[in-house]
Amino acid sequence: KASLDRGATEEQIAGLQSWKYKDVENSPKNNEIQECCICLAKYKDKEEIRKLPWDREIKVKMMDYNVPGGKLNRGISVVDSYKLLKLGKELTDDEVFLACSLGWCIEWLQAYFLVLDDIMDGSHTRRGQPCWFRLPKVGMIAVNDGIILRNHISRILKKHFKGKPYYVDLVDLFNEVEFQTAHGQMIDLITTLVGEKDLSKYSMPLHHRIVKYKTGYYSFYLPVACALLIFGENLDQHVNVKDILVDMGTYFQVQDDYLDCFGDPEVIGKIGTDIEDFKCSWLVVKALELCNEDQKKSLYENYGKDDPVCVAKVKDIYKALKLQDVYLEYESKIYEKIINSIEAVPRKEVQAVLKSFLAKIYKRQK
Ligand code: GPP
Ligand code: MG
Ligand code: MG
Ligand code: MG
Repeated sequence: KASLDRGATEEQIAGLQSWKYKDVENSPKNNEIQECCICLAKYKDKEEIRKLPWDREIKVKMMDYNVPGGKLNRGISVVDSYKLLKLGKELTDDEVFLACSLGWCIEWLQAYFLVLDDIMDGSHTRRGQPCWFRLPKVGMIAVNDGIILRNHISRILKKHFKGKPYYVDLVDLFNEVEFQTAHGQMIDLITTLVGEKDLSKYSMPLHHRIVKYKTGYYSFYLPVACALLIFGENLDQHVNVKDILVDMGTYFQVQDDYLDCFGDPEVIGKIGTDIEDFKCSWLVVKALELCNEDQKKSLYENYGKDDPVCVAKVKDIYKALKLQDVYLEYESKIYEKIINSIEAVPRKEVQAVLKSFLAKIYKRQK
């Protein structure tokens, strides 16, 4: 059973890792690029690698650094959802492979988003190590690495799913979800533009719009939609499931906003930058709703400044407004609301999928 911090269990991780993330990609068709990667992998850590004409972090290292090190929740969710849809019937080896492949596709997608998001947010650490672009030999080459990570998804889909009746739907799903995420990210970023920094435009509806798109679709809807597709379902018939999952993803991002300020960096593996970055975070929107005139003035003066003194002043206001308690109340309310919508879903096995995800994130600390 998942521990209280909602990390995946050994068994769940083993489920996804019955195939390693690279196994699902290695193409037997050795085109030039593939040859080059395999060759690099073979020489990894060997003397020969030092003789190569360049010493930048190699591609294999780039993938190892960015793809497998997270909580793997999204990837595991594909395998778990598929098992629940099968109503406890044993999965064939082929089914396990397909579910793992799609699980890893989502982890590749996540790696791609995070590599680029960390550049855009000017972050320092991720998953307990420096952000990829912070490594001296990487820098802005990380932008291209992000593109390479994304390209792997299309290749995995083509390699293992091309003949399937749902192939087009699968490709379309990943494209659409990426489209939604990039648009959420765009609003997240343009609200912080220098010269446009204006706290008066920050409101719950704006926050909701940002997080629904930048996180909601890819974090929860995508894994379940993948499982539904390999199970042979038509996604158009699961619009209610999609709405619930997007709500769950929205809740997940509110938690992320909260943990950015109040989480333990040792546990979440990253140091928050939302206050410095002038982000439209759930916390600042709540603070603006609850503050008095003095606190408001101080928020306007100190929010969005890359200065520890200003950041501390903002955090003091959050504490004075008891945002930790306000958050706990939000959490129980939203939990209840989501549980109610899940119980209105007709199929019990789909309900089980949804409830298992909600349980995974409720009161998460990381
Ligand atoms: C999370 O925002 C959102 C993403 C990681 C989506 C990025 C989308 C792209 C198109 C690059 P966040 O900045 O709050 O996440 P974190 O706190 O993990 O940095
Ligand atoms: Mg970020
Ligand atoms: Mg961001
Ligand atoms: Mg965040």
